[in-house]
Amino acid sequence: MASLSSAAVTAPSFAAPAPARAVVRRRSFTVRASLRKATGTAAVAMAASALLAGGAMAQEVLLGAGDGGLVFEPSQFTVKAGDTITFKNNAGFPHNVVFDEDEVPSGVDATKISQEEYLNAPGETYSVTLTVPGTYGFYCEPHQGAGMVGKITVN
Ligand SMILES: [Cu+2]
Repeated sequence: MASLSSAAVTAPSFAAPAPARAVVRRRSFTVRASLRKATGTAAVAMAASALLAGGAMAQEVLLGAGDGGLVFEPSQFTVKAGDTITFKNNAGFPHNVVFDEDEVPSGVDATKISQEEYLNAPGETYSVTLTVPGTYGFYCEPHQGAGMVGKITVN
């Protein structure tokens, strides 16, 4: 009874700013529409694994192949300076990503761009942005002997 009467009292005061409510409702539709668009865009970006917020390109490298092979996939590829490379645990982990100090452009500190700590969890990632052009040799410490090595060319 009390809530009913308070609703009855409140209703008239809301009657006046009705246009404002209409605007709010329209805005929420707009937000929903743009959310849908954003979700679609995100799905495309993930599928292509190509876009980052800054417009830089991204390269994804799986740690362990789909068939369980102890390799980087891809193991040889080319990126542009400033692109981000994301290594993602896929199979056969733990893995790590060690850049060979003798196979990076001069002036690059291999230790700083390496992920020597093991990636243990499924889907765990390590991202690195390479800014100095040249070739970068890298390997996974536990599986280097099995052929888990790779090479990145940065243009
Ligand atoms: Cu490995």
